[in-house]
Amino acid sequence: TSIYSEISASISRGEKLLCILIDPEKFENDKAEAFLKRMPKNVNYLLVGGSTATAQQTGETVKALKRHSDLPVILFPGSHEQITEEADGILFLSLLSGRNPEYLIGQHIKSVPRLRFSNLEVLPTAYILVDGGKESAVQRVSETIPIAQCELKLISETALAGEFSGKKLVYLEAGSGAKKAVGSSIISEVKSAVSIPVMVGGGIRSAKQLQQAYDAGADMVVIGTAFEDNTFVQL
Ligand code: 1GP
Repeated sequence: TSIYSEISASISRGEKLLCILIDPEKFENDKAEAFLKRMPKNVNYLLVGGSTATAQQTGETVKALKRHSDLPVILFPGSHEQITEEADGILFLSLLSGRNPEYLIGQHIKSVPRLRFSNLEVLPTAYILVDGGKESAVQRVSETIPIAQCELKLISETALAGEFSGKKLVYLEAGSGAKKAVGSSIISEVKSAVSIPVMVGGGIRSAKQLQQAYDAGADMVVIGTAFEDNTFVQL
């Protein structure tokens, strides 16, 4: 079965999903086994990507993870150059919060030669960057401005515009290492507006924040930094 149909089926059963984000540039591939062992048992997907990793690096990391885990690996690419056949799927991200054509369509066209004949499952994703309280890598690399968290209406209309244009997922992003994670009111507003699954990430460092995101309506939460640094707070 496809990744997307599994995500949809889990959500329709009322389950909440958890993704770990691994940055190939920071990850030590020879420590993959130990890393995976200390992850919570309820992790559903491994996301692999970063702002400046290469396809080679990304491929090596995916292989290292797959040696020690049966979880599906989904690419979360910072650029078309990170696309590797080693993974199972790819978040095909359109940065709808921004107005940089390179991240709305440019990178997408550049990725076609690699994706066209690949077996990767393509997951069209409405990627929405909100202000996380400090400049994020997404903001820096894409040269776009995040949407202020008080702009509830703009955020939910952006998400809905994504759904109307065929995106299969919404990803509300506060940026890796955000000081301020995506607020509950944004999550609940977007969740009630769209009918596609809602992913949330950026700055989530504790079980309490994770639960808050789920309670607000997040279907899938992405945690990178806190697991990477082994600083996730269990309460
Ligand atoms: C970044 O949303 C992800 O794109 C995860 O962020 O590293 O802050 O967990 P963190």
